[in-house]
Amino acid sequence: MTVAITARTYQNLIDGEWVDAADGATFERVSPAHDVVVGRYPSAGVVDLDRAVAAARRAFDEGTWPMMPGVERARILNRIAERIRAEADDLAAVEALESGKPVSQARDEILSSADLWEYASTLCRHTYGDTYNTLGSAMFGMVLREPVGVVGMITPWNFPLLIISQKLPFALAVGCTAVVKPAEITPGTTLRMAQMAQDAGLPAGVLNVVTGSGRVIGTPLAAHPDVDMISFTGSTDVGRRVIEASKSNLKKVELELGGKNPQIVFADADLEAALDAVVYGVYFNMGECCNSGSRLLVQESIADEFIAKVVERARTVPVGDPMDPRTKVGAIATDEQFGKILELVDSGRAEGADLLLGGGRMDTDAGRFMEPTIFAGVEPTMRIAREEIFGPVLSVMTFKTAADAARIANSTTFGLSAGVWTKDLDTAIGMSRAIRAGTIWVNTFLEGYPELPFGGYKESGLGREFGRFSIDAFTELKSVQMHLGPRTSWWMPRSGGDAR
Ligand code: TXE
Repeated sequence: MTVAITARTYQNLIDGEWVDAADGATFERVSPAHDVVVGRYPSAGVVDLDRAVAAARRAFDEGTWPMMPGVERARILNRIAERIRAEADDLAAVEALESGKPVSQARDEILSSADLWEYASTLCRHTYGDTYNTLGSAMFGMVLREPVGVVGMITPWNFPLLIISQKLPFALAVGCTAVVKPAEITPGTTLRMAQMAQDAGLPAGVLNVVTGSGRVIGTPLAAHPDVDMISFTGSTDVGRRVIEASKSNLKKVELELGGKNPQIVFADADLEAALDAVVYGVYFNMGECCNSGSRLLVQESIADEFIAKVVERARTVPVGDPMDPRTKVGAIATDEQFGKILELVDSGRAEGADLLLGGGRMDTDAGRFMEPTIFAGVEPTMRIAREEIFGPVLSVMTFKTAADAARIANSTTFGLSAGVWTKDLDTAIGMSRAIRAGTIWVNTFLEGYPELPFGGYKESGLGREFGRFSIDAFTELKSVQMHLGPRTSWWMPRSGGDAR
């Protein structure tokens, strides 16, 4: 693979200024596909974090943003969306080089990110409270919906710009200010987006971005007494730590965590469509996807034939250089992540599952690439059926009845999403009701719309993102009770002698 790649150097955005870390420390990112340095970023410490939080606090408590007319906030959000769209090619290149994902896929994600900013801009003008005219002639009740305040956002590396765009524009739309900590291996597009936000007229301090380690600045951000809410996407383990840290001031917490999502294929389904979606669902983004369709549950009567076709199709998936527009599966993000995948593959072998395809590292001159992998004969109790592998590994199980399928689907601690493939309406609706997960796709997989809530049941998360549900997430409600006319005294008897 010969790609001319140059390293880009970035700074952090704190209070409207582009700055290095206070102690000058930096860190680098090496492209996981090419083994070449692609970015240098400030390694922020607690001093930098405190400055960022103080700036966001000031911008919220004293700044113009929370009370700016929605129409003006909307214009700024739309300008950011326009810039993201205009620079989609370059942003996609940054994202592909840092994360290892195919550049063509990265470009689609950048455009989807712009769409999220555009959608969120409409909420600037559609965030409102309520009134109660039913409380008696002496009382008028108002419910004010107010921004929650300073929001800390911690994001992962698998969809860098897309995931921050699931949070930030919605928080900004309702008048919050933010401190963002992107994943240490993929901060580039978040910093570029912050530059676009500044250019679009976002006031200083409303958005602050600090780059560095989760342990060094992520935990202190979650614990910070001046932060009102934390919105986190990442692993379930770190999600638990975020909750623990957030207890310091009982801040509001919203979490998007892992998944072990089943695709359930019934014998009556459009099997060609299901086949395509099963292969796409598990290998998309190298399987490094919270919504990855990492479990296939296939009805026994069609199992042998369908599984054989999945294996045949998976063999043809183009794995390779993320910068090649034909590539569908790029590099695994880190050696650590690769180690986790291989360890789980070994556990699958050891627990007696049948390895039908792949299972190992590909032999390449540079980078870290994993063979598309399929295990059949998987039991729901095996680790590869229960744990999030976050790699291109499919665990195949079979079922007899819809009730069996629902039981197996619900047999993990996760509950993020599921795919149901059937032409029967009763089966489709019955399964949609029976599966405990935040998203059910019927005869499709991995679609997303900003209008529809996104989030997890069980250990897949807490709260929902998107749409009007984001407004709920990033706002507080305040009851204002307005008394009209003379008020009844607490202790003075009324003229009628009523001393209630
Ligand atoms: O995630 P982490 P990692 C899962 C997936 C993957 C595993 C590990 O199974 O194999 O997590 O990936 C920040 N306090 N998902 O280690 O650590 C970190 O800097 C506060 C699923 O990369 O959860 C980064 O910004 N913050 C997931 C963010 O948390 C901390 C996406 C996510 O990193 C922290 C990613 C701490 N103590 C991984 N430690 C999904 N739901 O899509 C780290 N961070």
